[in-house]
Amino acid sequence: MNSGRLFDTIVAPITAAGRGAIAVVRVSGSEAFSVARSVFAGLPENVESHRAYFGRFSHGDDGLALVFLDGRGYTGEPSVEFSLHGSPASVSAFLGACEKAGARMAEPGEFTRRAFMNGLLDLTEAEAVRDSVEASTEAQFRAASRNREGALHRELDRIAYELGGVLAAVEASTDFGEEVGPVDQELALQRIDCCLDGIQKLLSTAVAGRVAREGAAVCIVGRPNAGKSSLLNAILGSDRAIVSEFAGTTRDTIEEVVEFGGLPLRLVDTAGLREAENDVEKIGIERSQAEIIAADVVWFVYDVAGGFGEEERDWFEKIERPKVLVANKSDLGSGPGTVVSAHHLTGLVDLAKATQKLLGDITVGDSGVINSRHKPLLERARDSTLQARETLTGDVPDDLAAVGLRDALVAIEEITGKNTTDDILDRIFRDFCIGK
Ligand SMILES: Nc1nc2c(ncn2[C@@H]2O[C@H](COP(=O)(O)OP(=O)(O)OP(=O)(O)O)[C@@H](O)[C@H]2O)c(=O)[nH]1
Ligand SMILES: [Mg+2]
Repeated sequence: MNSGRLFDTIVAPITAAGRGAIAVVRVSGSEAFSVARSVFAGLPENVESHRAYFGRFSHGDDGLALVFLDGRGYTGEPSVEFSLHGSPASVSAFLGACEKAGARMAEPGEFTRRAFMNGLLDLTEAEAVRDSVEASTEAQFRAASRNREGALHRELDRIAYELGGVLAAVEASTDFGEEVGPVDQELALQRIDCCLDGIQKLLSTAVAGRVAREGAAVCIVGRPNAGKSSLLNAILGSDRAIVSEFAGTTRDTIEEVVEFGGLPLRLVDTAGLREAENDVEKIGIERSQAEIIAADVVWFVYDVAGGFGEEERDWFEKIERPKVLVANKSDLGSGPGTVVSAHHLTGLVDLAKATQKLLGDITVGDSGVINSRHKPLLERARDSTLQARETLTGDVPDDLAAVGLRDALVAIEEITGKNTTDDILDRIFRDFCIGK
């Protein structure tokens, strides 16, 4: 087992803040065991890894200490996870005792940052730890889990290996041309194309990644009083938006993330479409238009009692996004489209199915998915690799291809964190919560 680098000793609760039956506090770092011994009586001289010891805490509580030896736990360094009574009072007294014994409070994401520094995770896996903790739908969690288990890491390593191979061949023929001869062009191009293929596949997961993380953006539009807000409330199962019989109730857009028929959706309720009667309403309607442009799917809702008239048809046809025509208030009549009743909660399964059909190819398959940090780096890797490819097939000397290959490799290694700066790490781990 690798022994990690030795860092100072940090402490933080790893369970949520607030009151609970049990709280867990992690102490990790070079002096973890000596800190542990000062605040907890119950650790024998020779502790075993992955073993729990019962004992008394110096602040008056009693509970368990779960021990991880160097290189065996989450952070890769000696660490102890204490289970104590989960009152804020017990936790803060215990943290105070740990600080007195020489530990310092961990920064957000610092445990995971150490796991990264100790080579237990690459950056895509560390980001996926954050996404797993922040997931609010099962689909988000599943997508994060695939990345956490290394789906992206493995593919990026494979691409880096191929790029590195071609780069080594180009460099060898430049430096030792006499002995090794010219670059085997056919083999080099084969490897380059394999990289380009892999990069393109990863890039194509960008939208699926966003959908998995944020939910597909579904914009609910239609005439005032069509029942847009009622539909939002029906799906959320709560009175999130104000509903009234007066047209023009919703002025500002309202957003909620929800799992609907297994789909992670970000529902956006908007102000009804009509000639605005005043400035506030005008702003609301302009906002609705902007939401339509940004939506993955638009639900155009109309009231079957009012009917799907000329004006509705015109609005519906002008929407240039994937769209579902939603005939609401089916308890009052019928009409074309997916028939629902926000009041009676009918037709919602059909609405989910119609939406799923439109989202079909942007929901996540089994692969890892990229995020907005990875995308520009992958695009750079693709462009530089293409440049290298052109150089190798053109009349210019082969060694110029090394420039493109090296840059592509740097970009890939910035994604995995093999090649990174403290600045980049600070930016990534800043978004973590304390205790992760
Ligand atoms: N009978 C019946 N009435 C409904 C149904 N859905 C909504 N309504 C009623 O229609 C009226 C308007 O509903 P809202 O949800 O406020 O409509 P909206 O489209 O959000 O309206 P604006 O925010 O003004 O654009 C309210 O009186 C609702 O109770 C339904 O399925 N059946
Ligand atoms: Mg409304």
